[in-house]
Amino acid sequence: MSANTTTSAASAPAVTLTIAGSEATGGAGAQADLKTFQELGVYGITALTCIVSFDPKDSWNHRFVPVDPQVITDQLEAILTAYDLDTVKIGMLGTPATIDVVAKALQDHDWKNLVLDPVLICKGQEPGAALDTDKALKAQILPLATFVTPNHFESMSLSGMDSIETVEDLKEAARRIHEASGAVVLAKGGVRLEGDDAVDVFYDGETMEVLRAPKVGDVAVSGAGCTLAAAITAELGKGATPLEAAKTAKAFVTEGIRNRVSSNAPFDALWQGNAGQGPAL
Ligand code: PXL
Repeated sequence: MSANTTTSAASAPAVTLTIAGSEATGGAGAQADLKTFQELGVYGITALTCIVSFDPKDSWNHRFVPVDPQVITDQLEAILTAYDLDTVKIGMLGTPATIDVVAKALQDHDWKNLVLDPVLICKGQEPGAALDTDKALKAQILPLATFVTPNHFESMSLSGMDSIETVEDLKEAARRIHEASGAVVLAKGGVRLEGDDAVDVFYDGETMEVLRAPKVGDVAVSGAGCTLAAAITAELGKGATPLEAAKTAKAFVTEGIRNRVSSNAPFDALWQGNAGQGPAL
């Protein structure tokens, strides 16, 4: 290879990994993570945990197939041997067996940034199985996280609160989740809290900050949660502080929702492309 085609160390991108599932239509999961990484200028790597195919014949519920745990271990062995990584995002894991092997691989490694998007429920998953998975995620992965991004439902589950209706409730949830995990928390109100703004609460144990952006419509868009956590991961990988990363990620998601893509599915998908081409945030 000539010097001209080799990326020099000085211009080498930050490298970030996502451990996530495939969502076949491309709106969520590993696909959303990789598009986000690319758009934000980091070199993206994926270890696939499962394959989700929505079922158009069954209300677009999720058909879920886990990747064999040994194959997940193999992917992580290849990745962690090839690259000296310090920044990882965790998306959908899906089964206790997957959580076991991922937790083992994560524990054996020193992470500066371990961003957990605590995907607790897969639409259409059998509730008993989902409960076991939730428990395992809380017991084995949450304690390893340095940053966690629960949505409205996940904030209730992780905080033990029965309802979250106001910004004050969301702040209380963020406080509780931080105390339980030690992680920086970005608790997402999204379209679920009333009002004109999409409100997220940032809490790192000292700074409590409410991040706001005008709601873009009233309906959740596929891929928003994955993209937010992936953007936080990319920014942390490039050296941003957690609060800077959260603010950049929120602006990126807001713009991606403005640029959303419609399909024959009954929901739109966020699009990471065209960043910076829309109206000023
Ligand atoms: O948005 C959560 C999510 C994460 N990962 C995968 C998914 C979904 C939702 O559909 O399919 C693989």
